[in-house]
Amino acid sequence: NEDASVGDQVNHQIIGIDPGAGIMKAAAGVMEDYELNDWTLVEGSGAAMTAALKKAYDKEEPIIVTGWSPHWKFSAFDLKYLEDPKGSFGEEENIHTIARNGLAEDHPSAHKVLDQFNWSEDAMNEVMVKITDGENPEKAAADWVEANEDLVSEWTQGAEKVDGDKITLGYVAWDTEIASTNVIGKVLTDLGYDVTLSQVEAGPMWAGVAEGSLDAHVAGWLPLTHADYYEKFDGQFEDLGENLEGTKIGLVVPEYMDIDSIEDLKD
Ligand code: PBE
Repeated sequence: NEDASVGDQVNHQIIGIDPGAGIMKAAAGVMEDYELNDWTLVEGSGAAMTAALKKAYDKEEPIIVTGWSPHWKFSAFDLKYLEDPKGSFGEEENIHTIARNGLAEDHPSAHKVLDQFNWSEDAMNEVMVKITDGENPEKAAADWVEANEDLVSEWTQGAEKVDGDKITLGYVAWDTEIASTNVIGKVLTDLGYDVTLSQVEAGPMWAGVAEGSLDAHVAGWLPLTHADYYEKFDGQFEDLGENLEGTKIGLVVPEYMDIDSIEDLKD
């Protein structure tokens, strides 16, 4: 029904992802700031969100999702961020590499590589798009690493080869992190490490590095998205700085929807 409010068209639902994701907390805050009192933020997963988005998009139906960039959905579909005049979602951010305390002493080569890991949104997108097109993440990462020797050699510069030392990287099944973690995992494997990629929720990912059961993760969205985790475990990890600059989170809708701002969601 064209005359129905946007809220009625989408059942007053915003399609979210896993509850531990920073974007869920941010979206809940946004709903308060914009007084979207009769709206529901639906919990699910990154994969369920993109599936719902694809389903709606194919039928040109309205849908509102929690979205972030970089992300392959922006190359697969015509989408837009809803404007956020109150700035509730914060500014552009960066993704940080977070290591457990003591990693530098225990595994200096891995620490060096993780510290030097830094790539662009375009590079990450290449890997993400391949995975979305059906390539297995490990294979997509390996192909990318092989095709980008020059950049990868900057990450491994000064790092000595090892012989089967064990490294465990934590990650959450967000498309961005599936791509980045598989890439850095492959680079460490090529250096001689016996690498385990451990898929967990966001809280356990930060807690795991703080407690030392995980060696590192490359998934720290800062300063805002993971601010709670950062503060909670402050002092119990080493922040190795940015591995990717210029990320964004927000509410995302198909271009064909006739709204532009989060303010338009209030009936
Ligand atoms: N994300 C992708 C995550 C960080 C990476 C934006 C979905 C989040 O915690 O919200």
